[in-house]
Amino acid sequence: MLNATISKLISVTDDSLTLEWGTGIESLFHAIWLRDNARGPDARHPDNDQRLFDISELPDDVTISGAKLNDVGDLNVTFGPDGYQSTYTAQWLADYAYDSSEEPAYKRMWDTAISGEVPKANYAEISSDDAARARWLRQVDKIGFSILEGVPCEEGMVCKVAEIFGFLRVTNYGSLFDVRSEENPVNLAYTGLGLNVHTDNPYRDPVPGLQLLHCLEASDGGGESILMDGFKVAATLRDEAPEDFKLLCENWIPFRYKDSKTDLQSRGPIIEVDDNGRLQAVRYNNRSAAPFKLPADIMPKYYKAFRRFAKMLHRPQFEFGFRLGAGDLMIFDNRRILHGRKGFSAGKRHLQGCYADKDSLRSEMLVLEGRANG
Ligand code: NM2
Ligand code: OGA
Ligand code: ZN
Repeated sequence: MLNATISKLISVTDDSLTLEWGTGIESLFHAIWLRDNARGPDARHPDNDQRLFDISELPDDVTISGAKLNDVGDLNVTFGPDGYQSTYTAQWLADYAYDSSEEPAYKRMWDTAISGEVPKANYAEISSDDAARARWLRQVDKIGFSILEGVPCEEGMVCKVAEIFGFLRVTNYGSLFDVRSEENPVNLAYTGLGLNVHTDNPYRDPVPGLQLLHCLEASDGGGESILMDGFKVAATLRDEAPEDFKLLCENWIPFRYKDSKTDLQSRGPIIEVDDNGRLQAVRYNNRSAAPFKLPADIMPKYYKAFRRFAKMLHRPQFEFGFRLGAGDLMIFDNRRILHGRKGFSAGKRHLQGCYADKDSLRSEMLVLEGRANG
């Protein structure tokens, strides 16, 4: 965040103004942006801060006709053509400045070295202490996962944990699903087979944002877990083979899950970036990728890129391997972190899982952090 002291107004024109912060950094604000974001009770509802007008109601030719810093260092702007006035606190402008070169704090990417500093939390602590709960949610937001220890080995606890911060995402697998070796399994997850690292449910739209897996009974042979930072692997691909990275971003592939009661089909890119080119999501699941449908001149290139990425997902350098013990619960960002497991012999091993949405996790984290910071 920018230091919220405005040292001076550098220039004011009809279209924009530029101010300098105490740090020497400059920020430019356009007239139309300031007018659209007018503060005060005629522009925003005092109880909920929601905007009371629509952009179409503003004059076509909004200008800045005057601007000055008031005695507490906030910015007062008078607009043309109607003489409308609004005052913006320095803190508000610092929070929303869009023209400074400061990079927003971003996710922390990781590789196998994370095993030396595993993000962990304790169930009793996060249940009773707001600050501990905020730290736990921040781990999931920033690192992409956390291992919660000391979760009572009782059925349904995984849903209770999700409900600490948000809402369950109910799917065809139920609000809660049992992961154990079954007869007539509808999904390879319900066998003793090893599972390649993958993201869950790429055949769903939208893809569930979070997955929680709670171990009620650990296996006595095999079944170890693997987590991998899909953003780290994708960023490495971007460095090592930028053309392949681009192919995986720009071409969408189909995914499908089908059983007697369900036929889920969706398409998406293996690597998704946002409008700033920042990594946004990874979709990878060798079990449910459907036959690719791509232009003939792209198909061979695409397969080359796809295979390169798939091989990277087997590099030990990216793997965090561990054993989920009874009472441990892993929560991870299913649009970023890939997960897998080693095969295990039939019999003992019982996890319960559920999905949840990421927006409510982030919301709860921000509310708790806001409370902690006054
Ligand atoms: N289960 C565990 O996305 C997948 O098909 C992976 C999901 C069955 C809910 C398994
Ligand atoms: C799953 C899955 C991992 C495990 O259920 O989606 O990947 O450890 N399970 O059984
Ligand atoms: Zn899975």
